[in-house]
Amino acid sequence: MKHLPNADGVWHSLRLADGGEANALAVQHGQIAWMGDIAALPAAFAALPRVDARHALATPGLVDCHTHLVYGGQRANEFAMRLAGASYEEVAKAGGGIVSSVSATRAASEDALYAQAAPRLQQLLADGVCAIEIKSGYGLALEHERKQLRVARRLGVDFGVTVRTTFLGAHALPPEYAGRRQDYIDLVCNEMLPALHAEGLVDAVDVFCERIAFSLAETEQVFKAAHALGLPVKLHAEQLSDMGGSALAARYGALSTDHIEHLSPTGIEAMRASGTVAVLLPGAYYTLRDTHLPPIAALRAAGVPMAVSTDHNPGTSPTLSLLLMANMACTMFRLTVPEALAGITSHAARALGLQDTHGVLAVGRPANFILWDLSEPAELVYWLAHQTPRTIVRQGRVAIDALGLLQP
Ligand code: DI6
Ligand code: FE
Repeated sequence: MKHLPNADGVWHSLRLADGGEANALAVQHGQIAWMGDIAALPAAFAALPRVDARHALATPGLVDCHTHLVYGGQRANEFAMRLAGASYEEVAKAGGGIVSSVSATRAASEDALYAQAAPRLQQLLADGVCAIEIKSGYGLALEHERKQLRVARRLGVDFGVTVRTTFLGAHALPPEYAGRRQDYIDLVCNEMLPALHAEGLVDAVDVFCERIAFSLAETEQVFKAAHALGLPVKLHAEQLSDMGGSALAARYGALSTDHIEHLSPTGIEAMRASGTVAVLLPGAYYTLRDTHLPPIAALRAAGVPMAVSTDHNPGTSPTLSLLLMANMACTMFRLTVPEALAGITSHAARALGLQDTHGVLAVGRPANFILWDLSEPAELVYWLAHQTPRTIVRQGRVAIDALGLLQP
């Protein structure tokens, strides 16, 4: 990222999308060093270069808190099967689904996986994403899960973006373990997780808790292994049925439970009590033509923070636009505009344990912010997959300047 211009300077004549009063901010040494009224700029920052934001709307850098970005191949054939009437579960039972991505991921070298994932990441970044979670779970064997997580780490370094890695070894039962479920869970808990953690490749641990994947009891074994290593957990829960996964996750202090279309009142109460974030994934809901809405009104009433994410994956959510997901969360799930914006910024940061550094514009945080050529915050989620020009400051560097603010 050495070639990107440093964002150090006083960025003025901007409007905060959250309604805050400040019209300027100073970036120094890659951090937000001051925010306020430009008329009251402290002398300490007077010598910094000035950038006229020309009344652009400013938001924090966006946070995509649930993705499966690194995998081999694609699954358009399953899209066609579902169009012909097959359900997601039927496709999985017919040998498609996660396991077909596992074959393609195992067959790909680390460099090949990197080459496939990098353009996908670039699209997400172009939307304004400054922090992203990337899960493993298409390797399902130590060397292949390692490959995925190493690619995720490399992407973070090479693209100058915050990457949080999540180990999802319990995503599906690999074919070679058919009939030996407990042996596979033991492998995940006793070999894969400790080894990958020792290599510094794991920031959190996830399980696909579903009737086509892993049971509540199997999920709990993985959570225990994660906790023994001091790692936070999250969960794919209540997507196709109410298995009680969210309440279990909440008992383990989960950062988030994700999907939750079938979440029960008991699950909501457990999440409220543990401060667990509810991650909404409208791309998967849409792709699977789901009709069972997540319990938004009850989550709102309980004060459970709601995040919105792409769930980018080759099976159920082949999207690369977080803003489109925010739009769909409003249109399909009835989130308000402020809820959707919190969903792709502050609440998404919380779902990754990044609430102290990301998702909010505040003094002392790394400079991650986006300037948009939009007249009002609702425009951020109103446009349907329309890339309005934006200037992106990521990790203290100007990554994209489509507004041309740096031009003289
Ligand atoms: N996330 C997942 O892990 C599964 N669904 C989801 O939303 C399956 C992804 C896949 O089919 O590859
Ligand atoms: Fe997922």
